[in-house]
Amino acid sequence: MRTRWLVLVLIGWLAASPAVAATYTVTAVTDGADANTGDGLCADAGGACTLRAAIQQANATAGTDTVAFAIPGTPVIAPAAALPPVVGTTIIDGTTQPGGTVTLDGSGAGAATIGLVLRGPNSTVRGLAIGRYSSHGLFVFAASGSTIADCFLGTAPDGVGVESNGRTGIAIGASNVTVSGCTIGYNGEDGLSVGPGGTGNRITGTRFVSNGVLGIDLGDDGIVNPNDLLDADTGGNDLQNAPYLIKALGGAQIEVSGGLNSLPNTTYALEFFRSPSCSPSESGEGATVIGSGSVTTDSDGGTTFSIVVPVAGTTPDFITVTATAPNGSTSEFSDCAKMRRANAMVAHWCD
Ligand SMILES: [Ca+2]
Ligand SMILES: [Ca+2]
Ligand SMILES: [Ca+2]
Ligand SMILES: [Ca+2]
Repeated sequence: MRTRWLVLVLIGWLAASPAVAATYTVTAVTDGADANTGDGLCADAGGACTLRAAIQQANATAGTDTVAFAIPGTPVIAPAAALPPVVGTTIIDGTTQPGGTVTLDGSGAGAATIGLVLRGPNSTVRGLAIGRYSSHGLFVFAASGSTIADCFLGTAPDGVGVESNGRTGIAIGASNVTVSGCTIGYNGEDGLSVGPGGTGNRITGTRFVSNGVLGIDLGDDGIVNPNDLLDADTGGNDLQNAPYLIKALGGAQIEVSGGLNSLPNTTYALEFFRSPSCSPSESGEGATVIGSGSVTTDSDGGTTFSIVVPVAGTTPDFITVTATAPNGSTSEFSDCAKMRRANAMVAHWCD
């Protein structure tokens, strides 16, 4: 009797306990749907764990699930239609694949299709190259607190090959999202946009190359938002004012001079970039991240800076800067300063 009672208690406990977070490992580049989302297994009708099935099964399972990858051969997944939105907190980790990156190729996914839509808060997408989609590469929608790291939007995993998405590389309609270590290039519209309702979205260590409208577009309005005195305006990333540049002197190192007007008595992180050309918008972009620094505004909200970035500047590149507020809101790119040689006597490549 006693044993039977214990078994009944155990069965009751198992039935009441929340589902344990699971890891679903994608092993095939095919596109089959999960055969039964009630079974806790990632398996299509043929038993293969596809990315589509892994997302469907993770969506049906409580807890923070992980989607990992162990695909034989070249990991290029080309869905035949939009993948389901990721609705719960989920970690999609392409760095688990040998080689470190999994490619999502949207060329067969149809019109107006987004590569991946994140709707689950505090999710992570890492190590994916998302290209050739007709719409955005990645839409971080109602997924505040998420992290996008080491991804390629609009380029191949080598960061060079052009795999443009039709619209924006990463469209953010959420808050407190961190984008780091990514390469975002050749997308038809913006590289990255922050919609009017999202704030605290931090962009760091990320390269922006040859996107169609702006590299970083706060407000998702397609324009370089003018800096306002004391930065009291609101909108996407609080329409954080961008730094302005006065000059950039190259040589054994690069000295960048400029200023920032924003909230008074506040410290802002700066990130410096160099590019072989300036965007037609005259805002950015930033082909290579070259360094970082910080500035603190005075009681009038202003500050100037002259910061030495310890990398050699030996070509007439363009320098740009972003500013990030204490709440994480990163600005659009600054204007471009064409780098000149520090010693004007030997200036052969200026202007
Ligand atoms: Ca299943
Ligand atoms: Ca804008
Ligand atoms: Ca503002
Ligand atoms: Ca502003």
